[in-house]
Amino acid sequence: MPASLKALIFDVDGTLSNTEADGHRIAFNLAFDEYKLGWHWNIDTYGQLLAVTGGKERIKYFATDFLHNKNVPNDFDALIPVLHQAKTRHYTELLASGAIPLRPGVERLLKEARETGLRLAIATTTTPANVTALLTHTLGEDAISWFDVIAAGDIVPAKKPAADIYTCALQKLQLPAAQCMAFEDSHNGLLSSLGAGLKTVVTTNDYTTGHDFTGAEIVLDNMGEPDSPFQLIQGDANGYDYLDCRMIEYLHQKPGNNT
Ligand code: XBP
Ligand code: MG
Repeated sequence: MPASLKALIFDVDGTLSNTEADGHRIAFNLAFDEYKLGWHWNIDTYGQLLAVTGGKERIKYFATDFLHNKNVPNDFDALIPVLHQAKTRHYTELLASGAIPLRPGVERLLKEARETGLRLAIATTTTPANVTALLTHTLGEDAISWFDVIAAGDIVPAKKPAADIYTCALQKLQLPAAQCMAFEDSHNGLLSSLGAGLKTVVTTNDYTTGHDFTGAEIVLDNMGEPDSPFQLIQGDANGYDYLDCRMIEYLHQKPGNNT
């Protein structure tokens, strides 16, 4: 008899919202301009940089693996956190302007899950301030209180694909992985959730469509809405055409890829 479902744990960037190309990337570039670095990350370059999770880690990766430490200021390691703070400021300002909406089905599903009595949590690589800004500017001032746990950023030593952030969220929820379901958009995110023992629903986006999603319960192009069905990419939707709590219960109960 499978364990009963108690909580849903969501990734943020790429899953709740397409924040990367139109949010984080723009904010990194504004911070580079502010510090007169003469760097610009275009959409393609940023796609390659997403191999490394975490903004500070991504800046460092660019300097070492793309610039080979040429055209990089002296004492760059000390500048990275300063640059990243500026990036976070630009990013939260972008969100405040209403520039970045939630993905299809996200608001509907979060509201339905709350009504059904499922607990909600976040497990993300991004900075806590960014999570607050995204949730409050899309769902309203009280949206933070919808989530029992927000596990974000540097609170764990190893970011995704390590399992640490999901393990941390499970500890804070005081639930075993078998009673939760994770929601991810990327290969690195899926490795992290699977590593913590979680069944995982994947919704893809432009940056992650070709990723390897072996081990996911199901892969969809988005969560869908009653009048706008998802496209099934991998797995068995059992006749459902938008992701709601009944479909999540079905995926959770059926013998899965990760049980
Ligand atoms: C997304 C990330 C983050 C953001 C940038 O993580 O990898 O690094 O791109 O955020 P997730 P910071 O999909 O797990 O939410 O600059 O705040 O690190
Ligand atoms: Mg993600």
